[in-house]
Amino acid sequence: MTPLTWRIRDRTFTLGTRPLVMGVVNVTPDSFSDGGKWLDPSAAVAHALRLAELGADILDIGGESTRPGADPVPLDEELRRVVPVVTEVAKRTSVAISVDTMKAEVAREALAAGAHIINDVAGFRDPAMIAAAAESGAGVVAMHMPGVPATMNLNPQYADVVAEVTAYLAERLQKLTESGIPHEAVCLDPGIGFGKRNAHSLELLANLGAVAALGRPVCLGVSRKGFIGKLCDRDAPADRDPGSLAVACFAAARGQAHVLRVHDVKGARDAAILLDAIDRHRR
Ligand code: HH2
Repeated sequence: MTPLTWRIRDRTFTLGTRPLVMGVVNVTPDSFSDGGKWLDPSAAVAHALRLAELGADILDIGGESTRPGADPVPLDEELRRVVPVVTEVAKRTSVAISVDTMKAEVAREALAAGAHIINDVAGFRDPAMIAAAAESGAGVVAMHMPGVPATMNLNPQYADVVAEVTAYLAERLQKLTESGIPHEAVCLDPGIGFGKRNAHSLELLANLGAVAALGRPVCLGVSRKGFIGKLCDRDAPADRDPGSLAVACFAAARGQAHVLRVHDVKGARDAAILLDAIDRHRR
């Protein structure tokens, strides 16, 4: 079977059996697990460089929390948080950079500052986001999120969450490619915890093969999320790393997650190496 590839501007990732590690850099005061820790630009840059040293393949830099109930951040504030950090990180490491934003202006400026990927939790609903990606050759992560973070988790309802999320992502893939984004530039994400009850997240994880069957790499963000806290009885998000790694490994080992979006880069990097090493001995 030919391995999947993911084209991000001038680079191409080949996704064999070793998942890519996407390290989270939240330049926010209010992210659910590390809000305020890296709001200062120099702290954010140092954190990103540390994640690069620990083995991140991608640094995902964001300036707006998308936790359930989060209020939107004004454009000028998001630009002020994100662009200087992307600029400095791009100068100091060759690790790929993604920008976690729903705003085309932030995406454009981050790409101009050296980012390679647009990670849009709103699934490129805004045509200006599609244009920003198409013009630049950026890689894209298109995620499933019903509605907006402020209200998405008030009463999420699905007749069949797996079928609905998969159909949405299939439609997004088609829309993106029709709009001039190469098929090989697209990565899809089921949006674990975004407008989903815990049972919806578990159902998606158990049946992630439906998303992987769309033929593009799958990005999976389970790191420290609420369903892990609830099931494992871990109130503090930072205590959820072992559970997060177990879930990510479950999906990656089944070949259904190719990019692991994590806070604990050290753990995910070791897991990625070990999954790959074991897989190479498969008969
Ligand atoms: N999850 C979060 C943010 N961005 N992007 C993708 N592609 N997939 C995800 O699951 C995802 C994401 C939420 O995590 P975090 O950034 O740690 O929290 P916050 O949104 O509060 O900053």
